[in-house]
Amino acid sequence: MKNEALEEEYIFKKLNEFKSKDLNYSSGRILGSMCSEPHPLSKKVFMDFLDSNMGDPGLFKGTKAIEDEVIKIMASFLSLDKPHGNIVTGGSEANIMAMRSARNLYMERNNLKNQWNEPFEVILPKSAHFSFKKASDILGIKLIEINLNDEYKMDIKSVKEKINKNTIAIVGVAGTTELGMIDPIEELSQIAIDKNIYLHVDAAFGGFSIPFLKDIGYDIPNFDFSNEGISSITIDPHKMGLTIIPTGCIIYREKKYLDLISVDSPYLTVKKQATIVGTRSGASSAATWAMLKYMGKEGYSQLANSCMINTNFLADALLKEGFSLITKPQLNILGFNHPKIDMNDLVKAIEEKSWRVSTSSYPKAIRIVVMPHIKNTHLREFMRDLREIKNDFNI
Ligand code: 0PR
Repeated sequence: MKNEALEEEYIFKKLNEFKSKDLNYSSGRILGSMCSEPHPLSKKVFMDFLDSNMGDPGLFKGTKAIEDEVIKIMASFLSLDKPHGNIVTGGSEANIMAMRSARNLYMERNNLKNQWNEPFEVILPKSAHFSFKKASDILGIKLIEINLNDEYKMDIKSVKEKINKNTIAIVGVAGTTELGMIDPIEELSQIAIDKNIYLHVDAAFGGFSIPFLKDIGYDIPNFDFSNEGISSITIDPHKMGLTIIPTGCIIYREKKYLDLISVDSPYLTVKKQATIVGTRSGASSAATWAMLKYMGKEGYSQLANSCMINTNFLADALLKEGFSLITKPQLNILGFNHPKIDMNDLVKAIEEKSWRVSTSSYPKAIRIVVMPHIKNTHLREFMRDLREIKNDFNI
C-alpha cells in the first residue's frame, strides 16, 4: 500500500468514515457487552497521561504513586489493607498473571526446576472465562473443568474430588461472564486453606459491583479477601468502573506472589518486572484514580443499584411476555429464551431490529448485560420489539 503523507483534515475525515461504522453505547443498542461508555472525566484524564509508562516507573514516580493508590483503594473495597498488584490491560492479563504466580508458587514449594515437564492442574468452573484457556496454553497447565450445580455455580463436591497432588490452583468466579453468577467462594476458601492450595477469584465483572451492592443491603455472598484462603483477585475498572479501555487490575494478598513472577529488568529504573506487558499505560491508572475519587463508594453503589433495578425490570417484563429466564439474575446479567422460538431465530429477529445481543454457550440462551449505558427507556423499546417479534412468529 502506498502510504503518502496526508493533510490532518483529510485524516480526520477518513477516520470519521471508519468510526461511523462502529456502534456506540449511548444508542442503548449494545445489549451484550461488558464494557460501557467511559465517563468524560476518565477520557480527559487519560489524555493528560498518555506519555506515562509504568514499564519504567522510576521515570514516572507521580503516576506510579497513582497506580499504587488505585490498587489500595480497590483493595479496600475487597477487604484487604496491604495489597500488592498492578493495573493491567484487562481481566485476561490479570488472570494469566495469577495463574503464573500459582504455578511458580507450586514449583517453589515442590522444588521443581523445569516448568515444561510437570502435570500442573488448575481446577475451575465450566463457566470460567476463556482467558484461562490462554493461560493454560501459555503456561502449560491442564484445566480441570468442574460442572455447575442447578444454580449455575461451581459444584463444591466435585472440586473436592478433583484435587490431587498436581493441583496448583483453584479458581472461583464472582460474576460469571455468561450469567453473572457468584461461585461459593467461602467454601472454596476453606478448601484452599485445608489443602494449602492457591485460590484465585476472577471478579473481573463482579468486583466493581458486588461490594457496592452489599453496602446498600443486597444479600450477596461474600467473595473478597476477608476469606483467608484467597491469594489473588482480578477486578476490572473497564467493565463496571466507567473508566477507559484498557484497564484491568490484579490484586495479590502477598508481595511474594508478584516476586514469584518477576524477571530481571537490569537497565530499567526498577530492576524487576512482573507484568506480562512491558511498556504499560500509566494513563489507565490516572483515569481510574479520577473515577474512584469522582464517584466515591456512594456513586458506585448508585450505579450498581440502577443497573440491578433495570435488570430486574427486564427480568419481570420478559416473564410477563412468556419468555423464560435461565435463572434469577444475581448481578446485572440475564439469560433468556422463548419456549416456542428457536434461539438462533430469535437472535436473528432481534438483530434485524438493530439490537446487538450475545448468546451464552452454557446453557444456550440470549445474554443481556445491563450495563450503565442501558437505560429503562431502551429496555421498554426492546420489549416492544420483542412483542412484535412474537407476533411475527404467531405467538
Ligand atoms: N473474566 C471474566 C469473568 C470476564 O467476563 C472477562 C471478559 C474476562 C475475565 C477477561 O477480561 P478482558 O476482556 O478485559 O481481558 N468478559 C467479556 C466477555 O468475554 C469481555 C467483553 C467485553 C466481551 C465487551 C465483549 C464486549 O463487547 O464477554
